[in-house]
Amino acid sequence: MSLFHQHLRRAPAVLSSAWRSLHSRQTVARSITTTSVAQNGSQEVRARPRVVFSGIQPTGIPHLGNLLGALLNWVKLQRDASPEDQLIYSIVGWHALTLPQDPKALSVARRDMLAVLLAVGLDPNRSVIFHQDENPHHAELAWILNCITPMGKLRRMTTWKSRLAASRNARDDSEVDESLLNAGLFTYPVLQAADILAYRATHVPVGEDQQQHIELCRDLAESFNRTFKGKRALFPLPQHVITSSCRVLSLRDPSSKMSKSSPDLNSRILLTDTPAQVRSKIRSAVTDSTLGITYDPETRPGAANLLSILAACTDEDVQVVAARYADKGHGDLKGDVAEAVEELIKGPRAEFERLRQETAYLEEVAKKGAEKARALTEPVMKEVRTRIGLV
Ligand code: AQP
Repeated sequence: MSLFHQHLRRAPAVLSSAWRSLHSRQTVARSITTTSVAQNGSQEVRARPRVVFSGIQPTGIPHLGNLLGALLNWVKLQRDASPEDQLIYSIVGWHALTLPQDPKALSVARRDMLAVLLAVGLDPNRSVIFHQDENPHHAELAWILNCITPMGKLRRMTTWKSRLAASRNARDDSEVDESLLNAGLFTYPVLQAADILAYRATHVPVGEDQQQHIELCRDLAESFNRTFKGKRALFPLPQHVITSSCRVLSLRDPSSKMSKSSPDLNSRILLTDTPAQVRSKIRSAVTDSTLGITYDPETRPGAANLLSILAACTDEDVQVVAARYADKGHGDLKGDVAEAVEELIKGPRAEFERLRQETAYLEEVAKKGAEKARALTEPVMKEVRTRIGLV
């Protein structure tokens, strides 16, 4: 048996019971079962098996927000998908370049992210798991889509502001302006559209903040279909799958989301944090001085964030969790949050630490994933080139 297959057999066994039970209880992806038949003017895209695409940037070790808001849901989608559904998960290195990266750190983060995806339970035999930068079709299609993207539409995309603000530890978006903006960061929603359309993906599980990008992607798909007609519309209009209501906020500044690129290490819990680090970061989380605990995201965002984290880890309703702490203090809540988070991450953390040493195995997974990805996009790109006249 190859190293590759030995790993596949071993991996799930080490996942903690909390992680496993969370997988089995969460019902995050119901919308995936809806059939998507898109209308494109007179052309109709035939219903076909679902193609799910999502990506994560190799910008550091994933934090609790990435886990609860994305990775856990990817594993859940993999578990619940029907056999004909296609699941495609990418480590999107080209997106990482839109903010300055240290080349050595990026190279390590890129390999580590693959180990993380496997450690949380993604199975390379079931899902296509690959590095975006090993499939040049993403960049080729992005250029073509750039040429049909109106500047006005791109200007309405605002996520670059929050990404810049987070990377500079700014208090809010108003502290950053266009003088700090590079062309890559400005046009990354077009690259994201190419990531999705190159696979003719139908479902895209990403956070709520990405809604505007999915809208742009649908507009570009529609525009391409209308402009470059063939027997059938080439691109389906992808659906945004909201996979989780859990938007994890920074522990130091609960007005912004927990983020890999925030310079403040205490603002996030990493998958690799030790139990002592988890306790210490949660103990120092910003809350308020009001007695008793209530769930009020507007006026008490710090406490609300901790309650949401606890509810997500234990898969309970946040109001039910809040009621249990009505007469308790922040210390009690923080202690229980730390325990629940540790229970959630301990299995994947151990598996990640084991897998990140297995460089030959990781290379083999990456190579096979890239081959599968290129094989999926080659026929689509052939059709794109034919329709636009570059043949
Ligand atoms: N705080 C969060 N709460 C819930 N979900 C989150 N995601 C990110 N932060 C939170 C979800 O994680 C997936 C992968 O994100 P990404 O790495 O591609 O980019 P991002 O959204 O910009 O995440 P980060 O951690 O803030 O990375 P950096 O700092 O590098 O930009 C996405 O589905 C996202 O919704």
